[in-house]
Amino acid sequence: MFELTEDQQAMVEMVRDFAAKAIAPHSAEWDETKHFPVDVLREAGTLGMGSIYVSEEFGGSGLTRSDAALIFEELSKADPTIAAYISIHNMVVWMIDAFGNDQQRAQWVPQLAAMEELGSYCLTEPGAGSDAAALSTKAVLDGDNYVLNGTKQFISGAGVSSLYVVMARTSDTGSHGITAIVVPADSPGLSFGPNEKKMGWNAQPTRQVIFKDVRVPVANRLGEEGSGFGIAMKGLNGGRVNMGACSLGGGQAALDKSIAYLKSRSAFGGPLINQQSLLFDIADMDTELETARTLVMRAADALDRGAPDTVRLCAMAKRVATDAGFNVANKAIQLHGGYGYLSEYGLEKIARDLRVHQILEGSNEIMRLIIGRLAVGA
Ligand code: FAD
Ligand code: 2MC
Repeated sequence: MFELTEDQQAMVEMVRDFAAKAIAPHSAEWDETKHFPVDVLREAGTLGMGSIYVSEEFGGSGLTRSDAALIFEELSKADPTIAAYISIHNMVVWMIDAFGNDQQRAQWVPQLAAMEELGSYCLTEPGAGSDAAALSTKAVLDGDNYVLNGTKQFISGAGVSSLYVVMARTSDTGSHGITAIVVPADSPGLSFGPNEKKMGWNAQPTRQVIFKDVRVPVANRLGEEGSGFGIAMKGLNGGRVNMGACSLGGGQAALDKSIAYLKSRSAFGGPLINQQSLLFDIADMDTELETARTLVMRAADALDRGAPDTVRLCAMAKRVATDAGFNVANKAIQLHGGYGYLSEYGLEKIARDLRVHQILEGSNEIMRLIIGRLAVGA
């Protein structure tokens, strides 16, 4: 489980090479100009990164969740924002492939897998974030169509994505009254809020998605009516592990920069790395990341096996790895002194990007809620 196969080693090298050439050199500029590099995402799609753990039947890459974790860590070393968007897109494609019928899979998966079209995941609303089962966007059946009304909040990729997997209420029965519906971007009545101004994740748009009498064929429904909350949560189990892996990549990049810096920076008669307290900081950062990586791989393995403790392990991996990534990035700023605070050194961007991983795809408080409830059998 912890030794990479030859195939995995080759895959990691391929992704590292792609990320070093196509992403890393532009990452700071994309952050500054808020540029969403759709052309580079397409390139990632041609390399199979648009549908990593999606079955091969309709164009998916058919890899494992552990492969995905390795890929997201590598991508994130170059840019956590781009890696994280690719993760969200993968979650959407997997949901369509895993819960759609063959007609839906044939219709949507190939273009999404190639990243010729992008996908967004629409669960959160202005009045329902952590308490996702309280969502109120309505889908009312009218002949062969659903008519959607409501607003989704904080939707990653919104305004650029072609397809929106929307969790909408079809009956007033709590989490069992929610249905997953695929809404194309060009549906009349669909509109988007302005691109939110954010602390990080600037190289991908975040917008409201607004539904005003949007008519969508019943044929766009994934699974049965009322099964949408389960579909959304199963998608998120994988998303949470991926987001953990993205945090590891950012944290590892920050650690690598810190080691290089402390070796080259002289003070008090020698390189700073000779100060044992700073060496201990490096040791703690390395240990925190490796601990988290071990848990991420364990959760990825549980997902692949459909293990009974999958939900618990995914929540633990998300909580531990997103905290580890941010803590390490924040510590790296300190180790760089004043230079850590300058954009030029790239560390403040990593910290800004990783901060939101502790909030989204289920906040780390919600991860504790999930783990705690399972621990006590509630
Ligand atoms: P709230 O639920 O209002 O929570 C506020 C605070 O209270 C948090 O600290 C929370 O942890 C805490 N809290 C809430 N309930 C409890 C509890 N029971 N016990 C203890 N603490 C609790 N959503 C999507 O659907 N699709 C996306 O693509 C998407 N992308 C996002 C991108 C960005 C940049 C951001 C910032 C958010 C995105 N989200 C997306 C939304 C994200 O998932 C939510 O912000 C998150 O789930 C928290 O919901 P909330 O913001 O409404 O906070
Ligand atoms: N995997 C599979 N099923 C799950 C699940 C999971 N992780 N979590 C809940 N379920 C099922 C659960 O088993 C139950 O099924 P059933 O009724 O058939 O027994 C059903 O869903 C309802 O679960 P609960 O009874 O636990 O519902 P409750 O409302 O008490 O709590 C909670 C649900 C808080 C765990 C859920 O609302 C949650 O995860 N909230 C966080 C929201 C979130 O993660 N948002 C992320 C948005 S996406 C994003 O941020 C991006 C950047 C893309």
